[in-house]
Amino acid sequence: MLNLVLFGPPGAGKGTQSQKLIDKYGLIHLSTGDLLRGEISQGTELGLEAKKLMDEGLLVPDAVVIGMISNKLDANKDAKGFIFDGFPRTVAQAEALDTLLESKSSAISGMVALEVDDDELERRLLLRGKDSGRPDDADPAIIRKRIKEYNDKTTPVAGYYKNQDKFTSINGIGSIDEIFSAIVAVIEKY
Ligand code: B4P
Repeated sequence: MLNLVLFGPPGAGKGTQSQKLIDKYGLIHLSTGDLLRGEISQGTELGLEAKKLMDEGLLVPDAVVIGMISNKLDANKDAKGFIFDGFPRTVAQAEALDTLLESKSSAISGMVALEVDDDELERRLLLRGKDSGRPDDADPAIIRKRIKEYNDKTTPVAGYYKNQDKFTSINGIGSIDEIFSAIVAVIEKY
């Protein structure tokens, strides 16, 4: 079973690359950002709570996203594997994911981190904001807050996978196809 964590700051290309990896490997895509936006568009209580935090560029509580991922793992028992996109974003989420997978006699195969500098992230997200209508992509101050949340709370997750010898970092600047080839080269070694 291939279970890949795609890691990187907001705008690094996780969602973009996930789509290509799904096509190649037939994996189930689990994006906590997409799941949360789904809750928001359905107007659920969870979505209303999450929206306040997401619009501010803040992370939503661990228990909320862990619960969503647990439900999705249960709903896809026969999957060939999963791409975790935007999850785990804290060490507590990473620990919870290991426990969830262990209970299904499975494990993370590896983490691939996309390295992109802050100026390029801001440029990409503002560009996407023109079409996406996402409130968190529209305002440079909110984008910078998302990058700060990432630096404060999410970068330690890389250390968690380094300790397990499951971490690889690649350059996230270049054409989408070049970056995809670099990710595939890592996966083929698992
Ligand atoms: P996400 O939905 O995960 O949003 P993201 O990090 O901004 O998106 P992503 O990184 O996938 O975008 P991509 O680079 O592909 O999270 C949104 C919010 O949800 C968070 O701020 C938080 O509030 C909440 N949340 C989600 N998960 C959570 C969790 N686990 N715990 C707590 N809170 C959570 O694309 C960016 C742009 O770059 C696109 O326009 C794309 O076309 C472009 N791009 C991609 N690759 C490129 C390349 N090589 N060159 C040029 N442009 C490129």
